[in-house]
Amino acid sequence: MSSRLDGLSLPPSLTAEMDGKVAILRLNRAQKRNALDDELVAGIDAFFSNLPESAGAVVLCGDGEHFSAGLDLSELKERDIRQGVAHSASWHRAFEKIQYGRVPVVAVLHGAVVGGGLELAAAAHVRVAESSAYYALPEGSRGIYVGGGGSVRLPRLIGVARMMDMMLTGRTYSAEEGLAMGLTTYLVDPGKGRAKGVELAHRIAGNTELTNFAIMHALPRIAEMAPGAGFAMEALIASIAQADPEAKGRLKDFLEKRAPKVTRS
Ligand code: 1HE
Repeated sequence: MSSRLDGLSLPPSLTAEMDGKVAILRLNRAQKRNALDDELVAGIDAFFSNLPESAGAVVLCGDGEHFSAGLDLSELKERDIRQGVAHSASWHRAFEKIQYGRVPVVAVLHGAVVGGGLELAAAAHVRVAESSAYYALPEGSRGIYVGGGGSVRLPRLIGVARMMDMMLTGRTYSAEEGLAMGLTTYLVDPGKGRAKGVELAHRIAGNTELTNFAIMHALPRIAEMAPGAGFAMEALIASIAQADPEAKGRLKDFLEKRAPKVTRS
């Protein structure tokens, strides 16, 4: 346990730091291409379970030439069925804390974003990809299956047919192709990902907590609802958000010409 953030101890394969209201979590296992072993996944779980109160957003990035080579394949050889189920469930718990945690998460991607690395990236709310990034699901060719929530999250981003093709044929997609598919949210030049991710995270952290909560927790659930229930839920969430004193202050600022206008960025 080497890296500490507000008393939180993390495994050496993770490094955490604060940049104002943005917490930055870096996969720090470049010698194994940031392959995700049990200790690293438990560290991700611990980090998101113990986020500092001051954090308003998180940036998740990787050290070295690749974001992540996915599951640490060396840990797979001795696992029986029961252990396999428990292992997958441990990834589900950790990644659920990313997707449905307290604050939005911006993933910064470069090099290989493959297998469990893509599942991890899919749990984030925004994905900034450097042009070196590429996406793949090599599970099919390794004789295994996704286990980090990929069957749930990836079809919602790219569709069942595309995910099937990636798994069946080993097809890879570039960061640029990922833009049209919904994997890449922002495409940036090599070396520029972290700065862009931190910039976006600061912007996100500047939203009201209630709005960020609604966007993270209500929006994806409303999108899964039958339309009638969705409209009712949306009306409730909208009215709760606008009743927040912080929202009232922001609206007043706009009406009294103190808030910035919406301009093309
Ligand atoms: C690993 C892993 C790993 C690298 N588990 N050790 N994931 C994969 O099938 C991807 C496997 N990895 C690769 O295809 C390549 O390593 C990369 C394209 C990502 C990078 O290539 P390269 O040339 O930069 O590195 P390398 O020489 O292949 O690997 C460097 C070291 O990392 C080497 O160890 P070393 O002790 O010989 O130095 C590799 O063995 C090690 N390494 N990737 C373990 N994945 C919840 S279910 C999710 C299911 C999946 O994620 S399946 C996808 C698994």
